[in-house]
Amino acid sequence: MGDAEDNAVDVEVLVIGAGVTGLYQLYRAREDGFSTVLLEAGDGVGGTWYWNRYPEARFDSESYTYAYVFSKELFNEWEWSELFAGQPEIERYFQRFVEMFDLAPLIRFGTKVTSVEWCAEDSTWTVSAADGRRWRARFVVAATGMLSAPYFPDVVGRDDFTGASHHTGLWPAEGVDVTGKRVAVIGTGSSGVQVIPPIAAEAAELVVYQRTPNWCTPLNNQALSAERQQELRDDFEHIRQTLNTSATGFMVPPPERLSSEDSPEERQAFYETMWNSPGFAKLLSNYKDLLSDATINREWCDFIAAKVRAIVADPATADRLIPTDHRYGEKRPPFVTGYYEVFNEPNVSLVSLEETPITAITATGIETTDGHREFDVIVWATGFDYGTGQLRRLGVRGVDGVRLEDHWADGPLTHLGVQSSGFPNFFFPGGPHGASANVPRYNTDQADYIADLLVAMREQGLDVVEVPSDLEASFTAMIDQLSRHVPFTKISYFFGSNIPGKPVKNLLNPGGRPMLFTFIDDLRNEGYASLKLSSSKDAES
Ligand code: NA7
Repeated sequence: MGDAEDNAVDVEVLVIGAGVTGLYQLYRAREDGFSTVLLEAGDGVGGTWYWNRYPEARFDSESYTYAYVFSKELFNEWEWSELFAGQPEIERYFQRFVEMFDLAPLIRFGTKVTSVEWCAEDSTWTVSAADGRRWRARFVVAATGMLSAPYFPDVVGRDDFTGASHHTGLWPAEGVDVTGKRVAVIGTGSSGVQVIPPIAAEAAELVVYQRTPNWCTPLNNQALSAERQQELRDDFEHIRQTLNTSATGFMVPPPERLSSEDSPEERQAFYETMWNSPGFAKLLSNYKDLLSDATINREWCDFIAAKVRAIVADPATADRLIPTDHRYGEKRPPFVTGYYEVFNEPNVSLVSLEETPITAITATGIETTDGHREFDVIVWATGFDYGTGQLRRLGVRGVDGVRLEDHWADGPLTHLGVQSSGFPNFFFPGGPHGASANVPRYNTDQADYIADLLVAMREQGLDVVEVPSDLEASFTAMIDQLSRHVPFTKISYFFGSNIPGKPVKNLLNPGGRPMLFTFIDDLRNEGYASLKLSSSKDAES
């Protein structure tokens, strides 16, 4: 295929979104010899790491485990300055990736996709942008991200506020000057607890509006020394092999012990080791029975609660910062640097919205049942419409004009978290049923699956792929059945319960990468016979 041979389309593979997944899909499409273009709403690359540019936005995955590992040249050249890199460095990394592989000519920035419509007559997608430009594409890969549709709560008067108002996921490129200002942060998820300490350091006054606290533990970030950089380079093949095959997509060692193998004293010492370990090790290298044994989970939570009480001087504030509604691991645990400490600062206070809910946003501030406070800046750290948020807003119309958002009215229906029945040649790596641990590893697995499928189809002279509805139904049913095996529960945004009216359905891949690999291998070995493959020329004739 190629533009010259396929006059029905402007481009064979059209990718939407210049995040970690879309950029890699673009690279694969170009390398595989397809004509390709990538449309991106923003003016730069990075996706999540383009939009979430609030102070102290950073990885909770170890930097080199989040990055691409297909290119030794890139791995060797790029030196992460920290174990958990911050947003500016991450954005520069994606810029360098684009430069190294000469992808810039294929990217159209400032291109907000408003509709993606299937034409059965010639088996093409028409992709339209807000400014009226259109492309006809054979294949569309919507790599629009899982945490990319910011959520603003429907609070009375939200638009009445006359000061500065910013969502962490839509942070202005020029930054937000909070120096000497009165600032409110609403929300204490991963974004809120990252942005609170740097704001506390600059603002005259910071009021944190917390609905429910999370089990926050230290990120334990550190600079990566020149020696460590060299060790990483020397260890590249092992790192690549581990990241390409591990169940979680992390390098973190798996748990070694059951809690019952240790005495109570040994367990406290082990929890101290966990507390001092980097990032997700606290979840992934903890006791084997941490998530299955309620007593041990409670003991670990009590350990964290004691740490919070030791850090936060005011006992009432400490109590409010300790969760009572969930066990460790039932929600995605945030990681912090100097978070609990800021509540000892005289300019920082905590409002529990469980005790005194917000009643309105006014022109000058925030009103709760406890009264009104005035602010210059309100920061909405209120999260995202996870997994399906952007895809449901993309204007996707499949066979017979069926809207993707209607097809998914009761929750997403997918096959491998990449395709839906009734939407031929439309893929959404990194969407619902995509990841369940280190996101880029899962998403690039899916991107490779898509790329390999397109190549295999081309070899057979075929260019249309549909997922039969029974295959979609059985995969989705399996996902729902397996959801009891993920630690996260229905109160987590991984089930969509943070968005009013959204169906509460598991949005992760609870079978993890091993399941995905098995399905992909089986499909490849059978020549993709479970899918419905055809030629666009058949449709035209
Ligand atoms: P999260 O983790 O969904 O956190 C959102 C926060 O906003 C959380 O504390 C919510 O409280 C709070 N929230 C949501 N709605 C409201 C209303 N109506 N009023 C007050 N507070 C509210 O999003 P993040 O951006 O922090 O993190 C998302 C992911 O990005 C993160 O996991 C990383 O993967 C990166 P709640 O807990 O629901 O009571």
